[in-house]
Amino acid sequence: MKTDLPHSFRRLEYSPPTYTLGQVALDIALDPAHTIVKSRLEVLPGPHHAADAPLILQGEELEFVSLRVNGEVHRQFELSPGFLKILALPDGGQKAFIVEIICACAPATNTSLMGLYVSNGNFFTQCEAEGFRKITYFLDRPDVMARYRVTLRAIEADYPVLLSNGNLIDTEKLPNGWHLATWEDPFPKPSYLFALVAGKLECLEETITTSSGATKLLQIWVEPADLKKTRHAMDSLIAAIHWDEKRFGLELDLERFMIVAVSDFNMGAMENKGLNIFNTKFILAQPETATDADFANIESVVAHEYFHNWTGNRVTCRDWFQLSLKEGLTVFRDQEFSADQMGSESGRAVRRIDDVRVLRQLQFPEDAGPMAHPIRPDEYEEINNFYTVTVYEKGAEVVRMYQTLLGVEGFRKGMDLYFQRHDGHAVTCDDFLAAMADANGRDLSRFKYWYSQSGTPKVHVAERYDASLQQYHLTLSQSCTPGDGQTLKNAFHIPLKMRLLTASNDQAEQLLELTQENQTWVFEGLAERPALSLNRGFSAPIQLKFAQSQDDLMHLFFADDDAFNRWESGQTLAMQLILDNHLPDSALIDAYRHILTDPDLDPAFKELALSLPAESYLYEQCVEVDPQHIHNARRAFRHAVASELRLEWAALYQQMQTPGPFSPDAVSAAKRALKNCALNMLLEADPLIWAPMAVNQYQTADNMTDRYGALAALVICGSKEAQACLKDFYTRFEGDTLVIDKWFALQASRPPVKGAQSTLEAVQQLRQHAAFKMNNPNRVRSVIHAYCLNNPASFHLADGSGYVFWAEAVLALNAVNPQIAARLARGLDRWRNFAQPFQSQMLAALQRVATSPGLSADVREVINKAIG
Ligand code: 0A1
Ligand code: ZN
Repeated sequence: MKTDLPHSFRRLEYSPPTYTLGQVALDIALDPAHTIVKSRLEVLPGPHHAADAPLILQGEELEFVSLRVNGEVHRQFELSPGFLKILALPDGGQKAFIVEIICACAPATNTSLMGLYVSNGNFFTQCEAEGFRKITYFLDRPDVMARYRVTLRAIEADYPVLLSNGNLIDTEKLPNGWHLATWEDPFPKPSYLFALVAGKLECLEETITTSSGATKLLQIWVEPADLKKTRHAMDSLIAAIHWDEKRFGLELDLERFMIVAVSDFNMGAMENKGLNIFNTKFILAQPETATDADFANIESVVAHEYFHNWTGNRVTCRDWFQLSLKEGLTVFRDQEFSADQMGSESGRAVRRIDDVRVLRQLQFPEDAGPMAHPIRPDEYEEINNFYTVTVYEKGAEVVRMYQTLLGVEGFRKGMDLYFQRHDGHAVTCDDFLAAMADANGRDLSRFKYWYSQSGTPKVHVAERYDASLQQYHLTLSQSCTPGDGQTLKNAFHIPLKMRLLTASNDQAEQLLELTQENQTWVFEGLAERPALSLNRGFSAPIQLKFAQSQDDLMHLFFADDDAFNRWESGQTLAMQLILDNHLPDSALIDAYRHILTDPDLDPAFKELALSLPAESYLYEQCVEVDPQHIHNARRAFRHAVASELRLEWAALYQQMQTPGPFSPDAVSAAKRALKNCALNMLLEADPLIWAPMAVNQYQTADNMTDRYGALAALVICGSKEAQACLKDFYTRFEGDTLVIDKWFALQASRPPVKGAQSTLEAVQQLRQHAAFKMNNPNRVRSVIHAYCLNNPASFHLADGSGYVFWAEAVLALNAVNPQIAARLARGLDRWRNFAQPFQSQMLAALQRVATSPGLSADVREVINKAIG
């Protein structure tokens, strides 16, 4: 673990590599306790070379064994924590030379899950961002790309399957029960895309023909018992391959594309060239064990990793400050793919609403807090802390804005030029912007501020209707709160889709480009005052500051043809009432009734329209957050929506049944979502009447969405039937890790219930449960992160006990897995915005962590930034 003094890396201090690499040969003898790695590197002088420059390789937690240069033992080197510095190179390093290194590492005790590690007895790697240096000494930076040939050796009985990137070129039996496999990757790649897997695995495989007529082998490798749960992932992969051919003209460039699932993994998945490694959560699914949300997540994560093959692997990042170049773009691509998979316009809108909800609940708070950073950060201490919702989700919004400004075709032209110019290279966000601008002959110079400035821009709206002139005047002004060391902000280039809604329906949608601090537009020929529908489809990631009248909001909620804005106006109406501690008025209840009973509306839209803004989003609207107050106001509002519409909910609960065998398609999934929403509302309104119905649904369900939906409804409303069902659920699914994660997570995210055990006590017990494991990230997230990051009202307790639990958990995890600890450490980021006594209690907990010995670089950076 890195615990030395803080060191900042700065974007503007980039310099090209002194040395680069040609061929890389690795020979790895796998042993859990002591793996031996022999490397042979062809080293070439780099673009920034100076005579006699030492070759500085990164290396961490490695046991150094030997070094040769051009075949000779080489003694002129210095080993320090983090580095191997090789001096006195032949010809001053001006000509190519060969470095051979032998070193060793200990995968079995590697709980950080970076580099080479063991999970369930099998070997896996994770190299992004800087994990390769835990496997061998190397030029571990993304702008050094090399051709790899990899020989893996292991005991055949224990590790029958040996995988690495590229094509299999040799297998051999060796003495003493060992065997080997040699893999060669034809594509030069940075070290972060290297991968190896070894163990007892089996695969589902399929061959497909791509657009050029080539045959490709697709494989999904899992533990044998999980083979039956791989069909959906395979279907998702095939759909993603065909979509990328059609939408972007991008074809799979490998003969073989492999996916491997592992149950110990820090993130969702990883796009290693030709050998993607996935968290099991994003591969394994069957109707009995996975919910509709799981099926949808698998589809989008499989697509995301596949899309990286072009956006990330063929064209990669010059340095880690450019991370959004590949992540923002690839998230945008997976969002577009998932929206298309919905198969209807309303389905697309539903996906868009989902994506925007994530952005607002998670990214807006980040952008307003102590970890705020532009999508292309200028500085970091630990790069792992910058795999953020800002780099990913806001980054995707920025890519989406190009498409909004340039049109779908213009965007495609920009993508084509980007690949034409940069295929096989490591480039920057500026290169992407230049390709978009040049391909379309557009000046995008103001657009660049989206890359350099943090914070969510606010757009203030002033409108005036002049009846005598039949004119409508719209004035927009933008501002962005200074923060993150950036005092003065430049005006952003903000594309705003808008439409004036009139009784005669005669106004078309337009695109306004707000590029200055203030701009006014005048619209002519309006016989009556229109209602403004602005930022349609959430065309820009901004906060609208608009005191729109209740009447106009209500009109939009009934009649806006843009489904996003229709949803948005309902959210605004509800939010204003909740923040003022009011219950829904009769007009809003009538509007809800109208939506629920409209036979032409998509059930998925109905469910979203009736879902209230999340507590974390409500916090962002407050100057001083009182979490208990917000929770109670929101809960009372929800109770009123449940009771006043009980007849409609009951009718929907019947109408949304999906008889016949389970099908995961979007239409059936939408019905299940609305049905389970109705069940929750009915339990909220009349728990005694509806608990037996929920128990019945729990017991008779033939799929996890319905079984879990009923269980969650019982747990959330604090029904006395919940305990028996929880017990039954555990016994039923005891052997299925991912389902047991759901069991933990549900209990840890239960909101407070009067008269019941506190969720904190429940979580403390869950931590002692025999199935709780501190070194399995999914399990930790399902208990600790679910409670501290995803259950505000149970976590923010006035006596500070939630924060004490948090501090202890951060410290315990810090020693096991710094990345997972650092994610949890983000939980108190927004402490300054809370009312007393919460604020002081949060600060005390932060200080307790800050002053503890042995903090990892990951946790230290997050905590120091939070304290400020
Ligand atoms: N590039 C991956 C995300 C990822 C990043 C770091 C990891 O290891 C700690 C793992 C995965 C993606 O965007 O899917
Ligand atoms: Zn990604």
